[in-house]
Amino acid sequence: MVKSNLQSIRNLDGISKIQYEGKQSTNPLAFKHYDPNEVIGDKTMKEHLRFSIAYWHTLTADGTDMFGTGTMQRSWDSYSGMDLAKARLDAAFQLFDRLDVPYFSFHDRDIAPEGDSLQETNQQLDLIVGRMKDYMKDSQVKLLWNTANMFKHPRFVHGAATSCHADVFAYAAAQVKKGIETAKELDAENYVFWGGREGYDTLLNTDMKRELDHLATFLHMAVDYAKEIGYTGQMLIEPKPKEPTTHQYDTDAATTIAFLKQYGLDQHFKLNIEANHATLAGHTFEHELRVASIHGLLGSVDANQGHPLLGWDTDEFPTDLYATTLAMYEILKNGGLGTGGLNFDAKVRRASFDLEDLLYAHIAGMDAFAKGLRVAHRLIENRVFEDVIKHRYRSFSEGIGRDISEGKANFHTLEEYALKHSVMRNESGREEQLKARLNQYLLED
Ligand SMILES: [Mn+2]
Repeated sequence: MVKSNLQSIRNLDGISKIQYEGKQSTNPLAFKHYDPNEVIGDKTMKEHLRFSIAYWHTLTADGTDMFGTGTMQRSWDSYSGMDLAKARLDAAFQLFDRLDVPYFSFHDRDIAPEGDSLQETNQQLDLIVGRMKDYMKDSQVKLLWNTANMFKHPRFVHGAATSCHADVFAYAAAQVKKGIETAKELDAENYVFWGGREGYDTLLNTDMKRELDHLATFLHMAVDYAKEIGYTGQMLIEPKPKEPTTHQYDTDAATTIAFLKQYGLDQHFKLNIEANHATLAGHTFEHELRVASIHGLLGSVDANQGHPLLGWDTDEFPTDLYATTLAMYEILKNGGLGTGGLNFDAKVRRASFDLEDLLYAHIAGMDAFAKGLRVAHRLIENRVFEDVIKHRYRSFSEGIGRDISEGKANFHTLEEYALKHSVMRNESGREEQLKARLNQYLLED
């Protein structure tokens, strides 16, 4: 059904399942590239991409920003409290159905409001989780991951597991304990730790070593509890360099991996890599994916993009085909995402306030990743970059290079060699030619 821009959709009842119509389609409510049943290599697109809808941006957020109040026009606007939570839940599963998305994700406080006590908060959560379980059973939509919101309430002003206040640490532990129980109850394929306020603003009041020790202790307790209750989903940790704190402890993939290894946690955790967090850290999305992948720790992806001109976490829907192609290249080379998926940790712009904007945004993101998957698969199939890279390092496959690779060389043998071969010829890296080839593949597909 095509709606004109003047006739906004008030609810999802009149919208049918979004269909694949191919790249010639002009229907804004159709996929142009995402054909869930198309086989790419050894899997369908749906199996490769494992799309997930993020509850917080899509169902819970109202468009509030630093300067203004909410703008979003939603069919569930007229409700409040637990009625609002129930109305959102109903709308959520309608949306999952219309977009034919196999997964979703949430923070505990997205799905049910905080009560006056932890006990009441947990009761409210239980009520929604119970209903959610029924919706999941009826729809076959699965939970990619859940996590704990330990950044919104004022108690977390100094952090959660890295707070200077032991009572806050204890509260956070209780909240994550409940979160892991929820993950088990809903068969979540992963449980995510994203350290909302785990970081610091100034070293003048911060014992950094102590806070890192506390964070590790916290994560070990989480691993122990999951084992105790038999929750076997993958634990994930999500890097981010800054915002809201000046220095977030899980700055980037490399920092997070060093932390996990330092504290003996790398056997229990993998990384959830977010595109916008990568660029905030001064890296490309594909760099962060590669770092996680070469350590065997690429777990899942928060699919979004930052704005190149804005220095904060804008969480835009991913539409940059270079980024989605190079991301899918890394994901395919990693052998897929295992229990992870492509989770749209992305929000429509504040001015895109109509309900149908949620559909357009997800369609745009799903098409961008589908296109990226197709192009990346062909690049790998044709060994476009693999052969270039293999050729580039060929000097390590023979002679002195092989000795270095095989650990047979030392500074004595290398000095002896260098004294005889002090004139050498380097070859061009051909960066521009390779980018042109990438363009060719993007345009041809
Ligand atoms: Mn973000």
